[in-house]
Amino acid sequence: MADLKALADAVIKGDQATAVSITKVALEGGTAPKTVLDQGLIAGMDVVGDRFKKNEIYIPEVLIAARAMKMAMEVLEPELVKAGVEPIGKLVIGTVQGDLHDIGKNLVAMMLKGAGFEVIDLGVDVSPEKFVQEAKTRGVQLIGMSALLTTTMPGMEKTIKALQAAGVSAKVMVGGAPVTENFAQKIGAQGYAPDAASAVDTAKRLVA
Ligand code: B1M
Repeated sequence: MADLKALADAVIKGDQATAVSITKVALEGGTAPKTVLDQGLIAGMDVVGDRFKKNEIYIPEVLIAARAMKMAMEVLEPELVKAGVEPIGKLVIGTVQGDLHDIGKNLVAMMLKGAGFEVIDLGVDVSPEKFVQEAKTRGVQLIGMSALLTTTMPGMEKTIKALQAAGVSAKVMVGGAPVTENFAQKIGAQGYAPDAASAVDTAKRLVA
C-alpha cells in the first residue's frame, strides 16, 4: 500500500519531486487514482488551506504547495480520465474574471473527464465575453464556472446575464468555496456543486 500520508506531507511541504514520485509509485502499485487524489493530494491541500487560514503559513508556501499538487495531478489525470468511456456531454469550464484560483476547477474538470465528459478548459480569469464566445462556437450543453473569492462571485451573475443576452441556451453550473446553493439559485444558475465528486452528479443531471 502506497504511503498516502507521505504524499499529503509532500504537498504540504511543496516537495514536487516527492509528490510526483509517490503518486507514480501508488498508481504502479495499484492504488485507485481516486484514493491517491482524496487521501494524498486533497488531504495535503486541506491542511495547507487550514494553516493559511490560521496565518501559520503565507502565500509563498501556499503557492509552492499548489505547484506540487499540480505536478502530481499531471501524473494522476490520465489515470482518472481512463475510467471514462463515451463522452456523455460537452462543456466549457473556467475560473471567473479576476480570480486566479484553479486547483478546485482543475479537479472538477478532471473528475468530469473521468466521468466521460468532453471538457474544454478556458483556464483562469475568464471574462463573461470569453464564456459567451466559447460556449457559442464550441456548441456545448453546459458551462461551468468556479470562484474562490467573494469579490469575484459577481462575475458569475454577469456571465449568466451575458449568456442570456447572447441567446446561449446551455445550462450553467457553479461552484467554489464561497459559492452556495442559495447564491446559485439567486443568480439563475441551473446547477451547483460543493465538491468535485458532486459536480459530476450535477453535470450528469443537467445534460440528461
Ligand atoms: Co487564495 N484565497 N488568494 N490563493 N487561497 C483563499 C480562497 C482564501 C479563502 C484564503 C483565506 O483567506 N483563508 C481567501 C479568499 C477569501 C474570500 O474571498 N472569502 C484567498 C485570498 C484572499 C487570496 C488572495 C486575495 C490573497 C492575496 O493576494 N492577498 C489572492 C487572490 C489572487 C486572485 O485570484 N486574484 C490569493 C492567491 C492564492 C494563491 C495564488 C497563492 C493560491 C492559488 C493557486 C492556484 O489555484 N493555482 C491560493 C490558494 C491555494 C488558496 C487556498 C489556500 C486553497 C484553495 C484551494 O486550492 N483549495 C484558499 C483557502 C482555502 O480554501 N482553505 C485560498 C483546494 C481546492 C481543491 O478546493 O478550490 O474550494 P476549492 O474547490 C473545491 C470546491 O470548492 C468545488 O470542488 C473543488 C474540489 O472538491 N469547486 C467546484 C470548485 N470549483 C467548482 C466549480 C463547480 C463545482 C464545484 O462547477 C463548475
